[in-house]
Amino acid sequence: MSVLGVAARAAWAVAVLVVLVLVPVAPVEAHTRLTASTPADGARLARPPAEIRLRFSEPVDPAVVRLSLVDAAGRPHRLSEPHGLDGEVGTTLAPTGPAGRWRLDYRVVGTDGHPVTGTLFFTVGASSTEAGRAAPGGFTPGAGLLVGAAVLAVGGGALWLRRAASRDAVGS
Ligand SMILES: [Cu+2]
Repeated sequence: MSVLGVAARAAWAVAVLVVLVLVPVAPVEAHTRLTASTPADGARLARPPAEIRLRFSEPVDPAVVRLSLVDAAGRPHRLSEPHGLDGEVGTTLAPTGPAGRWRLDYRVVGTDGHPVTGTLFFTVGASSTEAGRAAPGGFTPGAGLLVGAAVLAVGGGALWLRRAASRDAVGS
């Protein structure tokens, strides 16, 4: 097979790989999703927050918002009745509690009527209780890995093609 033939095959393989890797990352439907939060997922705080705010990609009904916060000792933390405006939901809490990893679970209903649930974690204090962050809510790092793999595939393919092309140039 000629060098160009090999290059074409490689380009095709890279294209197929990119499609396979990237397509599952794209959302199937545009459901409501969390776009930002305070504290942010994975944040490290000196002390427990006095307020938690979640921002969603579209308006959510505050009347059916459910939030549950579990402190680093595994105890549920009391939250105020969620209040909201448009896509933002907030709750207040007593800023006390143990150091370590806290977990917030949320459930909201978007304008399309679909419930949306999720989990985020934040760490209180400079403690070494950095328990693995890989648990339930960790779909974002997975998507990041997929994108990383795609970038590597494209980069590697491009490099390979450039080498093949330069070999071809030398050979002709
Ligand atoms: Cu939906």
